[in-house]
Amino acid sequence: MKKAFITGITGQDGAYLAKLLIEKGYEVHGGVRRISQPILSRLEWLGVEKDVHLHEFDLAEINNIHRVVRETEVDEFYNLAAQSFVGSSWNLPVYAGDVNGLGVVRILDCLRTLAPQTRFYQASTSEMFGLVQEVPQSETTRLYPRSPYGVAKVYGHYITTNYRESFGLHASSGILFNHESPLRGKEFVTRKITMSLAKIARGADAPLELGNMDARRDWGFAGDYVKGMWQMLQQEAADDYVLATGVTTTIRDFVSYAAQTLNMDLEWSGSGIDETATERKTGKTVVVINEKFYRPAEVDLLIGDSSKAAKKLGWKATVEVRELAEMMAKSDYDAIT
Ligand code: NAP
Ligand code: G4F
Repeated sequence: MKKAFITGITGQDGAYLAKLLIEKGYEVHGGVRRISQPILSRLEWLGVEKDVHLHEFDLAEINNIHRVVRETEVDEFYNLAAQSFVGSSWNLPVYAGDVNGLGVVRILDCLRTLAPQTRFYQASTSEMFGLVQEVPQSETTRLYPRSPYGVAKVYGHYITTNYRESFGLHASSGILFNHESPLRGKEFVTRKITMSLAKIARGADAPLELGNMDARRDWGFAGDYVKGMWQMLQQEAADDYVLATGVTTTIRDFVSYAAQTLNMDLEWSGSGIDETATERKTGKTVVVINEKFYRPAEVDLLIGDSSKAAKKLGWKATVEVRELAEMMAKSDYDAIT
């Protein structure tokens, strides 16, 4: 039986990956932060909370990384933990650097000294492309991060390559474009949209407040992306891969797709901070803009080229963006009784 350790097992990707590995017959270990009440809701939603071995863990602390590497002796180590919300990283720039950047080298160095045969996956991100230097973005596109989160992830990305080249570790980075699901954190824009619209469809009056409606993202389904992570660690040689759908969509269009699922027909008017969306049947204002959701520096356009992953891993996104919006909006609507 193979063994794996997942940092960030309580997060969206951690939960989907845990389920996938359990289905494949792995013994799954995961790191959880000591907080007053551990949140296992995603693992519970997927029905796997009793099948995982949980360890107290924080990426900011080298000693517990050392301990879990020594005690668990896993075949595969997936580093999915991060301060993952870009918007907060301007308020927590040092913490983002510590956890998302230095946290990676803490793990790599423990693996180098204690478990050099363990295969390593690093959760790199399309946010590293930031002010994009090429369209679409691939493994060879020059990086230009636009947030403390993105800058820290660039360090994590390059230190993974460096440990692979310096010490021969089987260390791979997945440069993953945005991926979502009904388990997506509530502060990320897709889930914020589907939760708010579901409440409005159930009778709530408060409109959905958003920031930049013109940003474009390449959105896929998290379930597909964790499969790609696992496939990367099954290759003979470690490498870096982009995972993306190759389709880009504005925030505005994602709102419209989710609204359609909930039988809401939106009419858009105005622009910039005066933009609004009104529901045609009821005349209700459904979307307004609030400047507080604008970012100090924006990533305007993400669209990925995952042809390398398609060719070498046989990986492909199976859920297109309208289907994703529908899946999330339905799930949020059904959760409200
Ligand atoms: P998520 O749902 O926000 O999960 C983040 C996880 O990291 C949670 O389990 C969280 O624990 C844990 N964590 C945060 N700070 C930690 C610390 N100091 N020590 C240990 N654990 C810590 O994020 P996700 O969407 O699953 O993303 C997984 C990874 O992929 C992240 O590294 C993210 O940056 C990266 N990524 C995500 C996407 C995407 O679109 N989802 C795209 C590219 C890359 P708590 O439950 O205790 O908060
Ligand atoms: O959903 P978001 O917060 O995701 P963002 O910033 O793209 O980051 C996510 O994807 C990255 C991969 O590219 C990951 F590395 C990262 O961990 C995370 O999973 O925002 C998406 C876009 C932004 O352009 C933002 O300005 O939506 C825009 N937006 C407009 N109004 C909003 C809002 N974002 C949020 N969160 N909330 C709003 O009200």
